Amino acid sequence: TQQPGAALPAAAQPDDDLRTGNSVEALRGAVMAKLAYAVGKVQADASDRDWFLATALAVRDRVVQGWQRSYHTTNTGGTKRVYYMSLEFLIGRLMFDALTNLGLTDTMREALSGLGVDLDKLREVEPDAALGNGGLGRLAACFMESMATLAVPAYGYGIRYENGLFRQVVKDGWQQEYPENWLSFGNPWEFARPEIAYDIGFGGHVETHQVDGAPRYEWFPSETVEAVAYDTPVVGWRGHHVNTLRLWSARAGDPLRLDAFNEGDHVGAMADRVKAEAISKVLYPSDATPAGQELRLRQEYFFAAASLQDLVRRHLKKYPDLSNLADQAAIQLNDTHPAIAVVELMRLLVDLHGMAWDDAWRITQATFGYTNHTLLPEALETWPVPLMERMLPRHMQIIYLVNALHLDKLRAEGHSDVDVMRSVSIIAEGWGQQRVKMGTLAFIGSHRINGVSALHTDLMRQTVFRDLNAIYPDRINNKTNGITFRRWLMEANPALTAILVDVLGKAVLDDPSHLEKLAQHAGDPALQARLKAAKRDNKATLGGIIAARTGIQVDPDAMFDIQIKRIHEYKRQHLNLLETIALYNAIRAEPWRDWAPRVKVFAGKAAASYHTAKLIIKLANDVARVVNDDPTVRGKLKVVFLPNYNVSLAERIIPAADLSEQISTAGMEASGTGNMKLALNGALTIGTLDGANVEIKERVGDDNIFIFGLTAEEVAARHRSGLSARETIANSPRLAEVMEAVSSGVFSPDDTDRYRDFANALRDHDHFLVTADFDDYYAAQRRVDALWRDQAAWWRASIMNTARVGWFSSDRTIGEYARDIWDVPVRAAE
Ligand code: OAK
Repeated sequence: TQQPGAALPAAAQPDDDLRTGNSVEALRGAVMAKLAYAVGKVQADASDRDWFLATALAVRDRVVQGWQRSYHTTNTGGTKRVYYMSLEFLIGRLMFDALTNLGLTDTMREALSGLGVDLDKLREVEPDAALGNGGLGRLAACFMESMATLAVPAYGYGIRYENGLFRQVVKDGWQQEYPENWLSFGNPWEFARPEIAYDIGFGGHVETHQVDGAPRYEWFPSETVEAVAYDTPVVGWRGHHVNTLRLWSARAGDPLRLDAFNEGDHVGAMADRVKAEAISKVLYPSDATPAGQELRLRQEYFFAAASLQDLVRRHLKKYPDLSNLADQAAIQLNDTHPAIAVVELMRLLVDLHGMAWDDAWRITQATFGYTNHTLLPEALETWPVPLMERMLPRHMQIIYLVNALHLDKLRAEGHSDVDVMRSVSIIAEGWGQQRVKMGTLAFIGSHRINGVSALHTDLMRQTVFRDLNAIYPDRINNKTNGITFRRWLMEANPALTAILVDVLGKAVLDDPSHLEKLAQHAGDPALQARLKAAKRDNKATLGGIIAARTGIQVDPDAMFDIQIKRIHEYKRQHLNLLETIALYNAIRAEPWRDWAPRVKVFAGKAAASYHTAKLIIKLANDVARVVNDDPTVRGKLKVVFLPNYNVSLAERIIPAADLSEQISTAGMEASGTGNMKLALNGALTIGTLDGANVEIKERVGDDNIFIFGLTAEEVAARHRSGLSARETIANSPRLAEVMEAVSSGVFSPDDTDRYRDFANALRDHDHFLVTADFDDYYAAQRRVDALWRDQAAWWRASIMNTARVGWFSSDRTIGEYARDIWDVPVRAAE
């Protein structure tokens, strides 16, 4: 080991400059300097975490150069900026993102190995930033990376939660939640900006004055919280452009009340501070379940207001007033969570900047776009009017006025139907309480509203926004989701990436349309063998993780059948489990048959308050125990529930998948993005015609996907028909046997009643049509088995999947947003 300082170059040469040099020597010197001067450690004492910090800081210096360049270009260019407002950014680890996009992964690996340090070990100690619940948050992270890649000058705005999504521990098969403090050892990627801080008001009252004969309104909040900026640079592919993710942290105006403290009330002296800072303490634990909490509304307004003050200030540094705001800024609302920004912008324009109402409204609408991510009724946000009035009194007045003008205009245009007027009103009446419909507010305040897959967008037009769509037929448009191939192919699956580059050339890294050429080689036995060997390695690696986390041994030659996503009844992990039990019964009945060996892997978190979802996790663990311990199964079937699913674990599971489970009740999954990641990595999909599965099927072709189940239309018809699940079960001896086993406690001998209510709920309601789709799903799974037995045919289909899903790159999606919604140019592919 070397002494700090002794090993540092005395004077950096231009080509091995400690901040900018990209040679092995420069990187090694840079890491050593960071270890000594930023982390404050000598090599002999440095832990993996110290090395990680030193490495990340050295990489960050290289990101910062591009960041400053991009900042300069954007500032001098007069270009329009995009502001992506999202309450969630599920970014995961960042070191390999930065290394990959700067092209420094191999150099850094070599630089560190010269110090006896393993880069891949450091990768594992980076905390996984889980500032999101699921799909919506991960989409925001993919979009940030694609916007940087396409050199769209963009800011992500969100909240810097101290505690991200909980850490899931599975104890005796039950989910337990523990706080995840991802910041406890410091965050090398962020820059604190204590000087960029805005006052955010809550509560209080509104006063009216007359100015030039017209009323002017002034809000006097009773409480103020400071929003402080923390910036994380987001580097795009090949490092050409670097954007900023700006996350707000809540800070109390006064850290404590000294008078109270001096009088001995040490806790009371900090009460205001605790209340203020609670805003950025925790990510709201909701994945499409009702929010309904005051703290959540405080979070929404806090970050919307801070972000608007920030972007308005930026605009006014350059232009005399806000009249050209919409030419210079596009604000995208990631679902309705930031929708209060529509009202806040009106308040800023009218009350603070004295703009005429109609001009302000025109600018507001032209600036905002709104993306809807779910049609589940329980996830459509509404806020009680009394709560709004108390917390945001001026905003409530503005909402009433926006609504009145909107309804007056419709009446003037001849609309009179009471049901239509009720449905397009921002205020919902009923159950003795008025509520503000945030979806309607976001729709009315935006010039473009989009869904996230073709089917979802159609259903938006036909259901929740039917009447608004009839009135404003051009506003709703589709933007099918995408994923960043840098993270989900290049970083997650270097073995597959190397083969693709070898067969298709390096250009495939810049332009995924080159993947299509792979189809010509789909039947090539040599290519199939290479891909199979790479997949087998990935499966062996995952097998090691499975063994370490669960103690279960799995065979890397078995089919890896994967369902990874939030646990939710509409996603139907329980359908998969019922099929698992049916297969288990079939194997036990005829153990000698040539069963295609399978490993069923489940991973995902349940909302802490979602009882049924937690019971489904317990069922997965109960089924796993019984099946894995049964000697008659002889390893033909293994069931695994992998705890604490997060972005980093997904990066390990997806490259090891053979089969991708996308089995939601048709019409309920807005898009899905895991489906795209898995198909890209060569997994075949078994799925319903839901969300983006429909478009995946159109691209990969019917022969290369396993589609089953009711369509969205059939689901709706079935719900109308009131057909009973009991009849369906009675008509399927296989399903009846499975239901009886679950219900009677075959998988819960320690508590035979555990699943009785659960089974009865399926028999009596089955809102998610698990029983209706069961037989068709079982049959589709047997088609999967048959194809697996013909490995050449399986690998042909797998190659066709990778070849045909290039379109699902988030670069394509962002290109469409840029063209159709934001009206900003994008950088052309290399
Ligand atoms: C979460 C909370 C409220 C509303 C929606 C969500 C959410 O995560 N929705 C998911 O968004 C993804 C990205 O668009 C889609 O792929 C998923 O289908 C959708 O469930």
